[in-house]
Amino acid sequence: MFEKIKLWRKKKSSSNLRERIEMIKKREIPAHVAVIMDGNGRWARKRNLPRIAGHKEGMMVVRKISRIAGELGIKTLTLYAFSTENWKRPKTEVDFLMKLPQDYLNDYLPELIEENVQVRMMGSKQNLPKHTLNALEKAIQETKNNNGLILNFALNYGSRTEIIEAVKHIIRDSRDGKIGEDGLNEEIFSQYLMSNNLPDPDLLIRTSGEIRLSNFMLWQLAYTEFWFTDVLWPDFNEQFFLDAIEEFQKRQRRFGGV
Ligand code: V07
Repeated sequence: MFEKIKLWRKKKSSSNLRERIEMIKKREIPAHVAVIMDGNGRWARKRNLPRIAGHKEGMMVVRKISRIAGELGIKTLTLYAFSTENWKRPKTEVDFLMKLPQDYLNDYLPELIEENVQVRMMGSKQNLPKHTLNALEKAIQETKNNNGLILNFALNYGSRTEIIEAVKHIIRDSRDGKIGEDGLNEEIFSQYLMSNNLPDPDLLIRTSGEIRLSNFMLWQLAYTEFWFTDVLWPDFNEQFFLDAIEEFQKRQRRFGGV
């Protein structure tokens, strides 16, 4: 009997989700959503588990959220998976994190291909272990012609470094006569960043109650709507994601237009 109730609940909540998605799709969908997936360590500590258990649970949420983003018709989902500052963590934790891309892709690359997702990476390839890079490059290669959701992983990414690298590149191009002082503007500068070819995010989500940017897409977030929640990333789900999208749509209705 109890099993029957559980099944009914599950069916009901998934039909609620369908209805919510249909309502949301009638209004403006953000083209690019960026997410700072914070709170995995805290989630684990609360349960007396090692931090890596939080990261593993967080990985399952990545699947949930990328699938619903695709369903909503969001064009790009950028996920902050590993920052350049994260190297300072204990070696065992870093080693574990560096295995997650291949774990994820082993399990879900066929599904990503099936769902027409294009995998991309934004960040420095330097310092990444060979096994991490190989898995990523295989996924990027095998999904490069897909034209559904762009699933963009920020990995070994830091925005100040990104900006410095862009400036260095511009100095080199200037020396080579490819660009001059008059040729530089916001649009051209954007093309030197790691997010080139992507529009700026329309919406930034950060979980776990921290209200800061932590060196994430400083240039690109200039006009972005921010949405923060106390929910820890491993507890995040489709319903919370829809809360964020609905709030975005309310703000658009209030302030969009003239
Ligand atoms: C990572 C799980 C999510 C919470 C935040 C930190 C831990 C998925 C990936 C991933 C990356 C590239 C790719 C496929 C999957 C990942 C890292 C950490 C480093 F092509 N989750 N996840 N990568 N976490």
